Amino acid sequence: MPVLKKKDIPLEQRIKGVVDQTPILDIHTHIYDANFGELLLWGIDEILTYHYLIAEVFRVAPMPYETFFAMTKRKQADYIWQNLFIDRSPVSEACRGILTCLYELGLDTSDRKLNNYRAFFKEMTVDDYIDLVFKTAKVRGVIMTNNPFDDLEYPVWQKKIKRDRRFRAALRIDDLFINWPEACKKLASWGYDVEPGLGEWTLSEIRRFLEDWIKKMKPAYMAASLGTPYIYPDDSPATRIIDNCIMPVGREHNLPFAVMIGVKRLMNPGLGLAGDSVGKSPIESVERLCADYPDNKFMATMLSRENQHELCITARKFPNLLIFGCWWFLNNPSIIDEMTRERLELLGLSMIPQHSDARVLDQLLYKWSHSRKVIGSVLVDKYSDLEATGWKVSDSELKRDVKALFGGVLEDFLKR
Ligand code: HDL
Ligand code: ZN
Repeated sequence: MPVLKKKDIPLEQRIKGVVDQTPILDIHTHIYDANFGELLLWGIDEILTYHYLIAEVFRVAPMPYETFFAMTKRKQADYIWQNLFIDRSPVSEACRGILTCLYELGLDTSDRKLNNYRAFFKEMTVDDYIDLVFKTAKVRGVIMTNNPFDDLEYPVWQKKIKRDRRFRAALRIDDLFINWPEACKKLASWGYDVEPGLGEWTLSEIRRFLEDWIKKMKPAYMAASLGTPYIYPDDSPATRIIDNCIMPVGREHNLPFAVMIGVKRLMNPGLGLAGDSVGKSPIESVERLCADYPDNKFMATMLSRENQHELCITARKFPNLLIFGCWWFLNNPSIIDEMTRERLELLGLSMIPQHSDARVLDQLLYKWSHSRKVIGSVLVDKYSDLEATGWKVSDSELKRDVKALFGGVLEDFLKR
């Protein structure tokens, strides 16, 4: 077989090679470095009991919710494996993801014996597994979701922990908005002089709380899932806290506020984490935030497919807005393809096409393998369109552009 000269390698092969090899900064995940102990989920029983699969198993093999959740994680995993993999083919994206994880780890998916897979993980230490997953998935770093109001996470930050530089923090502050009176009680228990009425002194104490955690966590950004329909501005505590606390502190520390919009919380409470649903939300709220605060930086991801085109247009209007990811129910090949195309067509390379949202460490293996494939094929079309005009794209330009999409755009945005 003659060795092809660099210039003769087909564009598709060049692009897919760059996409497959470029290390990724994963800008939104729910995984933790090993210091966080049981907060870091990993291994076959954890990926099988991911809430996406729990929702799917109840569709084909319903049982009383409390009966399922009373089972051990191992028994839940056995039930999911039997019903979603053995009794019917695992064609859903979440099921396919399990097989991709096993495949990427070099395990034989045709074996189908769950206990053989468990034996592989039994030999693994958490530190070795973090190294193996990051290396195999070609992930150079992740941004965590760090919530001071989480009872398991709060104590970890009270200790002097030696941070793993691959794991950056994000200060997650949903609790300030979801239930301000409850959050107020917690802040008071931590020594902040706050009261539910959100007077001037309380607002200054909330700013002090944010400052304290920014110092502790050194977060890349502040973030909140704001539900749906998310209305801004209104006369809620959320608007008062955003206007008087999040915005001034964000400016002072040059920290973006990442708004994650579109969750209908606990549409089916019986399903627990799997019970959240989705709803379209008025884009005007994102427009108003970006317009009212031109000196603040915003990141945004919206959960409803119906919001995606208008979110792209909003990003065209506001340079202080960086849109990111195919979040949660959008993280499926058919929709990643559609969203990446419209984003490239409307925003060029000034966006972050994907994050994994991984809740279990192993998921980096499948979420990125699947997304690289889809994003790669979209880029082949887009660069082929350029080359059809006679424009030539060099390998170094391809590497530059893909590095930007796989996290560089956020790093530049944070430095701005
Ligand atoms: O609020 C969020 O960050 C969401 O990603 C939720 O954690 C959700 O449960 C999830 O895991 N989506 O993938
Ligand atoms: Zn998330």
